[in-house]
Amino acid sequence: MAKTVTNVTAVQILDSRSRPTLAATITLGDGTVARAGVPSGASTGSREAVELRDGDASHFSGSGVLRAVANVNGEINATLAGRSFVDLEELDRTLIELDATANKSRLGANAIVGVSIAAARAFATSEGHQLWEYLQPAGVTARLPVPHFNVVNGGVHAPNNLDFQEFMVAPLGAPSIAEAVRAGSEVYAKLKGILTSRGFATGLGDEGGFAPQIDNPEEVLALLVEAIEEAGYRPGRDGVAIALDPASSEFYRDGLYQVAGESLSSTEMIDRYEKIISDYPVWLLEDGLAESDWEGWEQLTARLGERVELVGDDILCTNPVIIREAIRRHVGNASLIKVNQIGTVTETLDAMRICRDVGWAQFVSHRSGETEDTFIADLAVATGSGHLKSGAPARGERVAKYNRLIEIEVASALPYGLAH
Ligand code: 2PG
Ligand code: MG
Repeated sequence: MAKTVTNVTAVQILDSRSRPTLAATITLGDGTVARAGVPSGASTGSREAVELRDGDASHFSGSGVLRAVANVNGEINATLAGRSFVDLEELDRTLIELDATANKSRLGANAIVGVSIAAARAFATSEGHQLWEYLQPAGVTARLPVPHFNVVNGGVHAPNNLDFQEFMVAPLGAPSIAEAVRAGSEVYAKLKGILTSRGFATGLGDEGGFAPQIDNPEEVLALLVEAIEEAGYRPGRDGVAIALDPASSEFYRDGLYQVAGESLSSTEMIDRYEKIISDYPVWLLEDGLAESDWEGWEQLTARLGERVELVGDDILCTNPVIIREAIRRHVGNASLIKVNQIGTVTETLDAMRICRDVGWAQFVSHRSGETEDTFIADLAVATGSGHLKSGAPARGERVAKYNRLIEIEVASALPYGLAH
């Protein structure tokens, strides 16, 4: 049944890093009201949809989003209010056409994605469905995704010397979400104890992981294996595996990767990863090479693509056009999925369908700047993507997503884990 939009509004709120972002609210003619909080990245791909910031130095040092808020309250509300939509796709298409730029730079991808997520939630509620049920594409089996807990933070997410951005523990062998969350929390607690006993500080980075002063990624990996074992789990795919997001675009300069004091070519960087995956139970590598290093990525995929999941984040930007190009060139074998990188729920689902059709995995992701919004939990379940990352098993904005998965598990009989 068509849905009539009565009203769309937005306000400026704070994200988990104390930067301004938007909360959008949509009201339907049947009285349904739904809200969405918009996330924001720090290590962003250069081809992401544009996050509109005010640039007024006297207001939040230029990072205010009052122009994006005004675009929702003004132009977007004027266009949507009073109109009926057969589905979310029609509403998203209306937003895309209203913006009329290739990268959503006129109205702001932050404005557009807030309205799109709020609309998805409103339409689901209005139809009496859970959000994941509403988002589930035809012919796809919904699944509870393996949570990837980011327990050590580096790169631009933490004030330490660690060049790699994210070290995640992934309970691939857990029987359920509840047990996976328990494993993540127990490993996190053991890791804290190990770090403390070795004299490292246990302050947290942006995604809730510890941010010790360690230079070498391999040293962190050894600590993770210790923590996994101390917590009573088997390190590896049948227990708790490790996933890495070096976010290497951030340490790629003049054609070389700057890691722990060394300058490495693409080939040398791949050699290092090859050794890492032989020495440690790393099953997934995201952004192992930089977004501009397509030749390096081709080599990386040829050499390691059979052994690990190679996820493209900065290089793909959840963009259907770029993902198609990467599939054609055998660059990676999986895409990270971030709704605000492309700007609407419909385009995100398109990107995921393109991956699914060729057997590519889809790794659903939060941003380093988050709100308490749990949309990505439902998205991961709906699409059967099998895995999701939402930071550490700590801090409200991170655990909100994991807690939502626990609720979905209790209320449904869905299978847990990777489908691939
Ligand atoms: C990433 C993300 C999320 P950001 O690189 O994958 O962990 O970081 O939101 O800063 O881009
Ligand atoms: Mg990334």
